[in-house]
Amino acid sequence: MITIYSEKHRLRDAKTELFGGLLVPPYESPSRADIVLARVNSKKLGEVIAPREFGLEPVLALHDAGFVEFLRVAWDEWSQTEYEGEVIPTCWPARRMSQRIPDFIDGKVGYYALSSETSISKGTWEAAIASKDVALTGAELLLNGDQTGTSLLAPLKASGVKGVFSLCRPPGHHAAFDMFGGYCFLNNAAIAAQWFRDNGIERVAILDVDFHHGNGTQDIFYEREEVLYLSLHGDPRDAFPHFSGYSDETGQAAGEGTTFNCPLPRGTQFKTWCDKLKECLTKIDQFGAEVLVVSLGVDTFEKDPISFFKLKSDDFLSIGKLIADLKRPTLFVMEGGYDIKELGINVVNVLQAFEG
Ligand code: Q9C
Ligand code: ZN
Repeated sequence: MITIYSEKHRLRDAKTELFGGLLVPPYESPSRADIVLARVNSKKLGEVIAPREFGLEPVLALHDAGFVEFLRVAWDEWSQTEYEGEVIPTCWPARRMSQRIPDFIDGKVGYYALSSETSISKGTWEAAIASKDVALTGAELLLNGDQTGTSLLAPLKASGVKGVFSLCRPPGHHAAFDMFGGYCFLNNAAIAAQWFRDNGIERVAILDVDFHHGNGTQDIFYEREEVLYLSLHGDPRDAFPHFSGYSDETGQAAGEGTTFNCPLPRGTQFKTWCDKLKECLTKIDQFGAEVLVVSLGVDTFEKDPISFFKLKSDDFLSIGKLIADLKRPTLFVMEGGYDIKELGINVVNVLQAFEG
């Protein structure tokens, strides 16, 4: 399997995350991509290639233009104040307050933030742009093949078991139409899914196996019938993002029925999780998805420091195998996973089992 990877992920290296009332070193750190890449290489998963640049058009296809511009200038505007730390929101347009966009950066960051753990730091914008290019390059490779002109999609359709791995960092699935947070800025998986739609693919499914609900992806496609969003995640009554991911959120308007949420309780083991995964896979099959995007978070791991499921390293092999059984061309987009020690093992387990 080919991996798409950009060194520019290093530009996202915030000093602070607001966690438990303290400013701590972020869980979402450059070492995450390093450990995954090291495992990709040591297990000889396949070639590792750099992304090409797609510009802002595919971003503006589904993110708000004002939001994207805010992300671009946020660090510079913050740097021009007397503030000494990183960009952290402290004030929101909460219930019954005005939803106008303020002028001063303090107000703007509150307007565009969905949570406060994620500091915007110097280089965050550049890394987020590279990350969405990693996703888009993977999508393009899956659809059009490599430079030799060989389409990967044709053999994929025949064999049903071809995939591409976009080693995105920072992650994306919490990034909504006009909000950042949960370590995410631009929604890489959603941008790739939309790119497939804009390049002749009728029906796309996004399967989100990250521990957290992908509120951003759900938000972006909530009223859309051609993109099916399915997620298995920690029950929002107990887990971030807390205000999205309930089972009665099923889509709206034309998108009614094309969102499927499986919230699961503390301590969930693989058996329970896997039964829900199989339900999701059946729905993807029935939907007639031509391409599958997997939001691949492995923070479901039993030793993950910020999550509460109990999956073991070998369980990730089963996940890869079950996804392969769908026989759909599959783009794996890296999301969360914070047990640095075993992160690479768990991610590559999914990918290698997918390849069989
Ligand atoms: N007490 C992703 O996995 N904070 N984002 C959790 C726990 C935010 C996770 C607080 C977690 C965001 C991509
Ligand atoms: Zn997560």
